[in-house]
Amino acid sequence: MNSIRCLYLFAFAVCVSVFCPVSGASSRYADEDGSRLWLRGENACGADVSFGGKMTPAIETAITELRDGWHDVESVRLELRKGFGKEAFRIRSGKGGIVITASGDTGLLYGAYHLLRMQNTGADMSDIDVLEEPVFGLRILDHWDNPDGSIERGYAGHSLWRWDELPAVLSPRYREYARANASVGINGTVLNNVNASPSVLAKENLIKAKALADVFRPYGVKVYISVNFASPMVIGGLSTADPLDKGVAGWWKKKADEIYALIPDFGGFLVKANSEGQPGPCDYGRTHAEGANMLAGALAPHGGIVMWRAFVYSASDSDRAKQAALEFQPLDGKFASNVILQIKNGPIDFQPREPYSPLFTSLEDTPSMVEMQLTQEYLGFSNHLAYLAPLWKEFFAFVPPSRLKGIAGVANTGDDVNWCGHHFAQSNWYAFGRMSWNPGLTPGEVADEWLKQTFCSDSAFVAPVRDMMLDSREAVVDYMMPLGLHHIFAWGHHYGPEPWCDVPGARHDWMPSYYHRADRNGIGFDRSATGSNAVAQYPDSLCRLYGDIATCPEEYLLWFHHVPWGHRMRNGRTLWAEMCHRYDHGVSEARRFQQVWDAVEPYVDSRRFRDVGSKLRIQSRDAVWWKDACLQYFSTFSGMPIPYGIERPVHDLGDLMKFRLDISNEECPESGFSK
Ligand code: BDP
Repeated sequence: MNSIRCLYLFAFAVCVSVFCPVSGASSRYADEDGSRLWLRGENACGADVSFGGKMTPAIETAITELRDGWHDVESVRLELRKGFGKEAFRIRSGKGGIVITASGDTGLLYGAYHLLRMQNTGADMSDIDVLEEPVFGLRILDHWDNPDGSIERGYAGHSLWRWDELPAVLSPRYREYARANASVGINGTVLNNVNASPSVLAKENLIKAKALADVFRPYGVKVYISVNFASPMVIGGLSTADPLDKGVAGWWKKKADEIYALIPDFGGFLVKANSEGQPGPCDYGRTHAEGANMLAGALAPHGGIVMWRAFVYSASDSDRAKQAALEFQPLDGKFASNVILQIKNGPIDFQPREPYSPLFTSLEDTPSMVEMQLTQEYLGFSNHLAYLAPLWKEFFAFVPPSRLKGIAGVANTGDDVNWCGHHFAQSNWYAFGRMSWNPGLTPGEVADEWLKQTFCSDSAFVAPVRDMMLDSREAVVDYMMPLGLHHIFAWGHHYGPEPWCDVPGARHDWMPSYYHRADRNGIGFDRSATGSNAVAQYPDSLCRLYGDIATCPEEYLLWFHHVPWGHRMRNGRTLWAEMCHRYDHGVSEARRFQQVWDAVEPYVDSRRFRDVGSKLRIQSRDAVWWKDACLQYFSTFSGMPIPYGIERPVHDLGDLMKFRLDISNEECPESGFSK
């Protein structure tokens, strides 16, 4: 062993002993601000890494990462060899050291990150033979970032992209962002909001996008852009954006040529059309397919794709949960081969729990991808700890990954020093990448990996905190919207409760009462055959299961049925009593998370310990706010008291109804209702 390596191993041992104190000791960690995410293992030891072929930027990245982060005395050799899938890799250890083989440069890059992850999570390195290939080809983060730096539904500061400084100034964070993505297998980024400003396609902005693409390329991250369907009119001076107009198609073709001249590996367009006021082909009596295919035609010669969103609904009489399927199912098979329908996981909108969107199982001849939301628009912003891998896993139990071409996640990043606002929100970015690569991973495995790399490997830390993470999403469901309740958020923001909200003149499908339908008889949205019959959009077996109040899984009960207050639940409680218990349970879970966190203080640096602790306090207060608001309000319909044994409300309903949380979309409140 050479002396540099000895020195290095000594330094590593010191790090381990300093950063992982024995159980019971008070924290001796150096303060961290969270900016290094899960990539804290660098030690610049100059490991023995070799590669004999033609160098590319991605291979250079792989070599640098290994030289900086590989601790072992074993050498690592990178090899290009045919016979692997596009991004696949194999890692094997043998007499001559460790060999990473792939048929392409990004495969080697992913192999390098995998090897480092194995090392940093304490995997058995004695006899490595790993073959990995991503399940989804498209693993994309969607940024809802606007050119002015604001982020729609962003709760971690302003946009990472400094449009005003680009292309001249390249923030070091661009590279760190790409690196973090590559380390978990994310291979694409949509730079801007789906509510797209037409200006993103102006020449000066494309040059800025090119500058970002150049930084991201060595990390295998492709750039995509959200486009506004009316762009030919707004920035092109045309009199129409009709997709069947030759001039319009020609404009898009020229625009695509211009983009590819700047960014040869540009990924393509994401489009929100005829949705929530955005322009689209339906403005001209054309279908979504006609609109998407026209754009696809412009991108096809360059190998680009169109991700066309299925998030459409109008203020019609039809149940909002049915509308996307009603609109898109008849278009099945009518889309060009480079169009992919991007469908939100549930039929409404990123609620804490939804059944899967039935569109996924009704399309047979249209490629689709799922859109998940990492930014916690409906799960307590960046104030609440809600680990989302269990939600995604639940989705994959209904929609097998083999039915999907890809996965998109609405990003939760911003320019906050810790990227995501809440240290634990980083785990959702991490888990999104890991599960896009391999949706077969369990949420627990992914949480373990993340905790070990982000904090510490000691099992006295990892085990309880992992369990807390695994329980966290269910706790949010319980204190916000248990038993299939949905969309009872406050008007103007989606943070706190306002089940009573009634804004005169506003769209009825934007009012909580549209969703909860509470009255003297009961609560819930009847989507069975006696109601909107949304159940009929599901395959027969699920339609029968969900459509019958006796068999409907209780977590979806009020999603599919209007249920009498006195309805007997499977545990013998009435619906009302069960609702009270669920809200109460959510509150006690939030409080338990505080205890779990307090007990692991010795394993966390004090800065991050405090940061997380204060967020958990907010979460507990908010949980009480939700419980008090919902139970007291719904009791005005049920006419039933809150059962003995359930914590009494600490707020008056009257006060809660007067309370206004004065926040805009882009802010995360310091705390919720704490009067
Ligand atoms: C909703 C958001 C809104 C988005 C919309 C979308 O509230 O800000 O523009 O979805 O996905 O969740 O298009």
